[in-house]
Amino acid sequence: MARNAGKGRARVEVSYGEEPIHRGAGGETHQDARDGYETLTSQQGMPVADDQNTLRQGARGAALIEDSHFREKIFHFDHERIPERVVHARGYGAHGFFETYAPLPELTKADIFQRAGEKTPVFVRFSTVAGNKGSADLARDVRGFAVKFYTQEGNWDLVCNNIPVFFIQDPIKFPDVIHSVKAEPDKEFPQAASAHDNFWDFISLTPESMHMIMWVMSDRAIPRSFRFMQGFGVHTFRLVNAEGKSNFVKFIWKPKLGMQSVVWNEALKINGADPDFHRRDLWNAIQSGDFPEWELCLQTFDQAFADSFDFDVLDPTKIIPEEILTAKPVGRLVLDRMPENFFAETEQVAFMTQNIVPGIDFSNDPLLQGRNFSYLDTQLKRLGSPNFTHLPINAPKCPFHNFQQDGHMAFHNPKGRANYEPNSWGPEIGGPRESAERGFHTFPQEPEGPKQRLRPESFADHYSQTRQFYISQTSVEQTHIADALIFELSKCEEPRIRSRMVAHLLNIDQILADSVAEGLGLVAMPEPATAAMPTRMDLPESPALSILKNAPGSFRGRKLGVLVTDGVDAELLDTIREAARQEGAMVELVAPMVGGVEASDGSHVEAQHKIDGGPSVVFDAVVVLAGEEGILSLLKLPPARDFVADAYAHYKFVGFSDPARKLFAKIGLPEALDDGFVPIAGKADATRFIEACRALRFWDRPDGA
Ligand code: HDE
Repeated sequence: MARNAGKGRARVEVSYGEEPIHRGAGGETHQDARDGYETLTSQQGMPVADDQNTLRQGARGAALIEDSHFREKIFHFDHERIPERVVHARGYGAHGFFETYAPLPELTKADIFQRAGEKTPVFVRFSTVAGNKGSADLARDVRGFAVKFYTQEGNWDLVCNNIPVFFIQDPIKFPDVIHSVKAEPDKEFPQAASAHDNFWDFISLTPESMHMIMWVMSDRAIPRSFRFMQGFGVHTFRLVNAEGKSNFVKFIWKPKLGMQSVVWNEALKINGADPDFHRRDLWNAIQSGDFPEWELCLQTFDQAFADSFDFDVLDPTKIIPEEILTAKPVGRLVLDRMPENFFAETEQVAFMTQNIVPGIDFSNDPLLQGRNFSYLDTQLKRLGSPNFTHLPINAPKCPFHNFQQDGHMAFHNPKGRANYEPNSWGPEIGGPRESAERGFHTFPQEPEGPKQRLRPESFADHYSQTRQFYISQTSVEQTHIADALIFELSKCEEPRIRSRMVAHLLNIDQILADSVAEGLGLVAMPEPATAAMPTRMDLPESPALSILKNAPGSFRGRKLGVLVTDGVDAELLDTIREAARQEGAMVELVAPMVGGVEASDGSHVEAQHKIDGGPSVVFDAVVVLAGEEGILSLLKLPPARDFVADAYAHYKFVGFSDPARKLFAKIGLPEALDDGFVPIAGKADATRFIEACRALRFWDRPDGA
């Protein structure tokens, strides 16, 4: 049967005879179910004979309403989208487990903390906050770090960020802060960027935001990957033991690979080169068996300890420095499996702060109380049914029974007669009963004071810890904070907003305020902002707050990019690969063409990237391994020149074979190369290079980005 034979169109031949030959317009052969594939069916299970052509009256005639297969297919497609999350829309998740180190019965009766070595399944979703679902990974932004523990006593959601404080103290301001950071409503830009007037207008009018602003302007907001960032529960929670005794707790996740961030100029370029940089990194690590790990650490304390501070532990804009209260590791999180389907798992996972289990409880942190109210709404809005807990990713993995029934898409339906209680049917058909012994008991906190809308005095200090964070950074990190503020405020069109921010900086650190004012070209220095409480100048540095002071001293888990050309020394390349492998680092090859190069010994070397698509910004360190002839071709390639110029500007370690000097000279690098450049001629050099890379960056480069 010949079809689709319209004037000037390619002929499509589809035969339903003994020998099926289905050809598309391009002439390619379509496979038939008889070739060993499953039979394509409608959603009702009806086998489909032709999925290439709609049903029409005559080959060139109008479509027929009778075509139920087409109707079903297009109907479903038209309804594929669900609303994206109002915040944290862009995210990426993975499965894994949490392994408990030791029982903690004195602290909590939470089942997950009762048996050493026990593994509890988890699902984790990392995210940015401001950008849409399709935005780039390396926006300057807070990262979400939400963990769902499928414990034997129900799901426990620890919905964290990679920054331990929040912009606001009261949840009633959440819509305002989020509106201000998202794209401006008239123009619908900028996307995934806080660098605009609305955000800084709100922030500069909200002194309680200053502490978080310091973190967001620091390198914490441009992490190298999810694998290298910390996570924080932010709020003070409670742990409650079997005797009902309660302690306060702060939750901290610490990455086993240590912390690492990119530099801002690198972030801007990564967003162009690979907008999926963070998700690709997690995917590649897990798929290659290099499973990322974090330790869950607890800072626990009692009421008397809480009372010893002049800030309030219920205030989500405050931390307890680790130098004052140790964060003790109680277990490890390992991510070892990617979802089978992004939508079903990562998109439909529903985290809710109110998902806690016996042994864990809330504090009166007003922001936490507000979150407990908000997260349920968002799930109904996004997932469309009160039965969102029936989705496999959200359902508990322990037995669960209740009398809730019906509703859209209910597929856990009660069996038997009783759908209420009390009832007098026996245990067989009478359904579940409450358990005073096993069940969740709220910690019986006494109420305090009259009903009122009032911010407590104990929440009034907005600058002391802000300053403490700033002075705890290395000078490199302090420069990054100043540069980030200058970048962001330079994108504000209103001079008064820039000036109002500098007025706050004057309450934080004079040098910071001066350098930002200078970087903005501020005509006159403003008066310091009015402060509800004066800044404490006596808070000591907290080294735990700096990324660089806590460097891992290892290149493990990092990625080396090797730029190769024809004539590359195959043995040297193998030596570098082996040195990296021994360190636990990944190696990818970049070449003028993705087809690879011919090595000096005539062997063929495969490449993973064509030079334009594998810029040095996507690697932690690079090697230029060029042959005498090959380097001449690189000199002519702008992306090859950028490869080295960017690596230099981004403080990267650069290994090289001698011919690469020609490329360095071409881009104007000083003839006397700094110690971040390591010549590689043999095995000892390759080892020396990888050892140098353990410092992650060669900061001692005055004209870096
Ligand atoms: Fe969220 N937040 N949030 N948040 N949040 C959401 O819930 C909200 C806050 C955080 O990967 C929403 O399912 C309010 C702090 C993460 O699916 C929504 C307030 C922290 C995620 C919501 C806060 C977070 C969310 C949007 C102030 C760090 C992503 C979609 C009172 C501890 C979870 C959703 C995921 C998501 C509300 C403040 C972390 C609207 C009202 C503080 C990691 O319910």
